[in-house]
Amino acid sequence: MENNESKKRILSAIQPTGVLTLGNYVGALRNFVQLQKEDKYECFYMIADLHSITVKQEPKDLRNNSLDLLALFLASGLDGEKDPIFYQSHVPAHSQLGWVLDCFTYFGELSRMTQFKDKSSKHADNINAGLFTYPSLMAADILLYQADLVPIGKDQKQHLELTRDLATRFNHTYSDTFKVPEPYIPKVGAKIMSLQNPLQKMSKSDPNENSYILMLDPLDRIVNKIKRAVTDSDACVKRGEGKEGVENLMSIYSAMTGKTMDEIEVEFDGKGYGDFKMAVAESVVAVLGPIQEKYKDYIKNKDYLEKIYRSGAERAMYVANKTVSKVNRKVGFIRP
Ligand code: ATP
Ligand code: LTN
Repeated sequence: MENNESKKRILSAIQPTGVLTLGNYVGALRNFVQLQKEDKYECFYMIADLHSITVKQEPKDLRNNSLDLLALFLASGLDGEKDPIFYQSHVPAHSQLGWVLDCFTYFGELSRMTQFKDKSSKHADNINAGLFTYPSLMAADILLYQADLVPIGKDQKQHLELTRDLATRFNHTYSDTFKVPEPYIPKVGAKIMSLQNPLQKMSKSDPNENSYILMLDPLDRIVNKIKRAVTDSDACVKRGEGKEGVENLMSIYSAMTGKTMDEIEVEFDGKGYGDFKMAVAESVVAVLGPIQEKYKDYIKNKDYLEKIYRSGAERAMYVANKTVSKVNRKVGFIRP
């Protein structure tokens, strides 16, 4: 514990809204694992089930997706014994601080959030208050743990900026209470694009199945999806105007192999898209294949999963409750 007290903290989360895409893996999950391995941080990794119900969820699917995601976290290499992995709904402090921060967030700020605009146009029949205040709850997730660093994909940057503003606003209104966190956005793969429309983010809620690669897609399906990916008529593996499809495949290949974009251009100089796509597909299969095997073992072992999320919640609560007590005292609530 003493050692942990002096370590910097990380908090991040993923919603259990379906099987993760390659975008989620490269933009977020893979960095969770790398940062945990660096051993410089105490890492709190959370499954954001409270956030997920801002969009309609079938209870049975939500339960399955929530367990699947934990198994996928572990299969991807997260160590749930070293650092806590937990469900947001198991730690009441998230809802408690979420409410207080709601009262510090302005309507105008929330109205500017692009995720809110996107999701409310996609779910026009269910523009609920939770979808609107989603970023204040996300701020609570982060500030509860006094996190120094938050690994996220590029699309979450705006939410992190709001989190920083809220922390600063609260600290100025009362006194120093929250650590102001920094985002950690990967240099390669911060925004993997759709395979069918490379101007749009790869998203698991896209109606076109060929637009995304799921981490648990059968391997032959992955190969087919990459073969069908939209490119251009140039037949030249290079970055450039109108070559967003090729550039996206190049960044996937770069993220999978560690090669730079320049190295990739040299490697495929004079070769056609057929060879290039095959190499990209093989690199993805080489990374996802072993994760899928491990996932099959973890998902069968419900007792182990339960052990991880129970101890995770206990450890998370210990830290989160301290912050909530401090906040409640500063705001002026009577001590219970
Ligand atoms: P949806 O696709 O249903 O809108 P989502 O995948 O965007 O959901 P989450 O599952 O909560 O939302 O995202 C988890 C993490 O994955 C976030 O840090 C997000 O920035 C990152 N992420 C999501 N899509 C991509 C992508 N295409 N490229 C890189 N990172 C991504
Ligand atoms: N909004 C995030 C998921 C999320 C999150 C967080 C990410 C919820 N709480 C705290 C980082 C830190 C998304 O990816 N859609």
